[in-house]
Amino acid sequence: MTRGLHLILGDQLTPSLLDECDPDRDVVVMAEVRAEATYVSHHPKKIAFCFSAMRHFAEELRDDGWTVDYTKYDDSDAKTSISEALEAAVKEHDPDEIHAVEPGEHRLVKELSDFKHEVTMRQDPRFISTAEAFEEWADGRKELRMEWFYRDMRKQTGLLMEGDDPVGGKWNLDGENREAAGSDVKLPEPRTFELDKVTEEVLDLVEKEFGDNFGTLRPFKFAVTRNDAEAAFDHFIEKALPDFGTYQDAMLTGERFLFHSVISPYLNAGLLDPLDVCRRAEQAYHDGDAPLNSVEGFIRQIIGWREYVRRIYFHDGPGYTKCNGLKANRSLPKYYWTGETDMRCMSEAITQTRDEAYAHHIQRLMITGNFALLAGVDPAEVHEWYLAVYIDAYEWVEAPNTIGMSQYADGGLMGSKPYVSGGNYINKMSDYCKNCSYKVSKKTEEDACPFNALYWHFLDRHRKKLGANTRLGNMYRTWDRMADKQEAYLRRANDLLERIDDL
Ligand code: FAD
Ligand code: DLZ
Ligand code: SF4
Repeated sequence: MTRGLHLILGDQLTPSLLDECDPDRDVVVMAEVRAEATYVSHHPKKIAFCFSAMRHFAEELRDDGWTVDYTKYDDSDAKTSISEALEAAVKEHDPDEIHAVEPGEHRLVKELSDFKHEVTMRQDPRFISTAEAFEEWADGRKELRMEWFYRDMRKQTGLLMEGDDPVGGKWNLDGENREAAGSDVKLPEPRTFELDKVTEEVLDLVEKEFGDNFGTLRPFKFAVTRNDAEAAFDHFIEKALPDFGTYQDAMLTGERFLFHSVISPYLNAGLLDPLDVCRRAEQAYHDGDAPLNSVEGFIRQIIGWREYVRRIYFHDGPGYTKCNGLKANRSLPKYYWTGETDMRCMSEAITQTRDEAYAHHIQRLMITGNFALLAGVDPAEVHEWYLAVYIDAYEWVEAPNTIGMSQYADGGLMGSKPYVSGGNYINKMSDYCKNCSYKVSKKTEEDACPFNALYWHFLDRHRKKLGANTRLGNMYRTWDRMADKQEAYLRRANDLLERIDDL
């Protein structure tokens, strides 16, 4: 009988990945290792989530009859890396073959390809798109726009389709999804979970080993099992999906989740299935429980954006994280690690990131990302920050979002224009400016909102690269009409840039 070893990584907690294996024959290898826990300074909640979910998953596999060779981080024979753990398992079980599902990071793909025994790599079946189909789609295209990819995914999955046409006649209802949330909007309470013994033990371990990392470990309220992740998603469908679309871009002081699903950690670790959650959202639409703008918006994030960034990451290869198309070289301001800044929008986004290991998309894109781009921060530093501080961060999804979408460092491969804005956009979509020491209505004065002058400085300093971009044409024309004010804007921005750590 051929005996196999199958490696399961911390973000591969999906039973169907073992469909080609046999519990009577094969051994599953799982390991909590230093290399994975330290390749960036992960938020303690992310490490706790990963280790606890791994331990629960291993238990479920054992209950289902699998043999699991599991090494805990603090075992006396703990291993430093995945390959060391695999090597120890090879010695122990003397397998005829070793298999794994392709990891979600080039770093680990290389580690497994370099492993001294052959590892047969299987495609990750949890994604709807495939690398081959994407390469075919991308071949010969000048621009790889998400919108076209998304329409193909709608056709392929049949989600929200009536024959060859989109339900409701439009592919994308983003135009209806830009409302600000007033204080009268009734927000749902997010679903939270009690700690069990396994998670308690993991929290003690993480506190001891990673207590100095940026981020608050307790309270820890995330789901760590498939059943609880399903319960969190059911709660979202019932309480938040109906308003998800309308308030998707809204931000409110102290309201950290609004109508967002907070399922990215579960999807990315394999506790929830992307196609299944989309089908359930679609059902809510057909049952009359959620409107089309919410359901289309939600499904687009998953079969559109999420699938698309997965493909961009592997399409572009390991060099992607080094892209620096705008040659930005400033260091990341210190308040990204403390939240101590007078810019209210930034302190809100960063302190909630510290406390929750979570911020929603517009906070990541239009607050912390926007500021880093306007300030000319080195995209590699921005990338490292995003990879470290969020519970859902794995390089395949984080890097295209940061390097491509947020920092425009890939030269416009992902986005047709940089996502930059002055304070007006933030004021329109949030209540942050009301409680800020800076004045959003002021432009160049000492107490003027820093985003305002930095915005014009950004456009001005990148004119050579961006001036011909038709989507920025209006903004450049406005800038040209402001000839008498340009000097004051640039002076103010240069002053801000000189003391960027002290804002
Ligand atoms: P919801 O708003 O409820 O959306 C539903 C789901 O759609 C999410 O759970 C997620 O799986 C998917 N989704 C939405 N937007 C995106 C997107 N742009 N790319 C991929 N999937 C998307 N997402 C991550 O999962 N991991 C990351 O490390 C990550 N880093 C990001 C870095 C930057 C700079 C930016 C701008 C975005 C990043 N995102 C990342 C995308 C997005 O912000 C998160 O997926 C989302 O905030 C997760 O919260 P949610 O589950 O409440 O999402
Ligand atoms: C994120 C993470 C952490 C913190 N620790 C482990 C670990 O100890 N063992 C493991 O197998 N996986 C871990 N992971 C997830 C991996 O880093 C993840 O599989 C890669 O980032 C590939 O996406
Ligand atoms: Fe942010 Fe400017 Fe508004 Fe202050 S005034 S919260 S810095 S956008």
